[in-house]
Amino acid sequence: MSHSKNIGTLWTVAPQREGIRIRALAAWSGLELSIGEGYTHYETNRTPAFEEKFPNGKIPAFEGKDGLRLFESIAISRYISSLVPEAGLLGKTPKEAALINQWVAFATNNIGNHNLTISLFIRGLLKPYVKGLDIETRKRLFRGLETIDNHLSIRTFFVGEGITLADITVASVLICSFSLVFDPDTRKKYANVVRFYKTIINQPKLEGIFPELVYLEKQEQYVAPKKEDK
Ligand SMILES: N[C@@H](CCC(=O)N[C@@H](CS)C(=O)NCC(=O)O)C(=O)O
Repeated sequence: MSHSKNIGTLWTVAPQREGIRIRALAAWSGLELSIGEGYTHYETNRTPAFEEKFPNGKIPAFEGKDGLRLFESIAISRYISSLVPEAGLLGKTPKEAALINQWVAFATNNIGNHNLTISLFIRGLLKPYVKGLDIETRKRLFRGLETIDNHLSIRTFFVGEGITLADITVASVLICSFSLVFDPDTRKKYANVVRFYKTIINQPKLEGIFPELVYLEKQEQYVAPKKEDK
């Protein structure tokens, strides 16, 4: 593919999973994205100039060369995936497109959102810590992981025979699962998920986009602050 075209600017921060997803989709399609220069999270996105463009003041946020402005990672991801149809990211038929949407929604609701709750508890950003909710969220996360592991037991990719938006979305939500819960037992139990994740992040076209895979020895857990820090 010879589209080495800059399509616009993405505001994100380097570790943001949604930003990684969007950068991967652009790279897969042979498109270039500029990254919003001098962006400081919780500063830049609170400025009137940013809020005028993106009223909810959140990242990722995209502004196309043609002036199109988009927020919400799912919308940005679908738009970028649509720009180079030959890249195959949105599937070949309406049925494939529907299945891709299914897995995007599934990954967001059944994996990504649970990762987020667990990580907010650990970082002390969701207070007070509620042990029962943490346990229940982990249970739901593992149920989601089991569903995708079963799906991948007889497949390399989520839909069809090549990489689509579904694969890049699932891989991007798994970044956080790998850094929270993929201890040795989890890696053994969900071996198909591990194989899939490595297949996606090691694609030559996606080089340098996903973070290096570091295996956990133990699952991350909430640690109560010492009395004086409360
Ligand atoms: N559902 C949104 C989530 C966007 C979001 O929550 N972004 C966070 C960072 S991960 C943010 O910009 N927070 C800034 C704020 O709350 O002011 C998406 O997928 O784009």
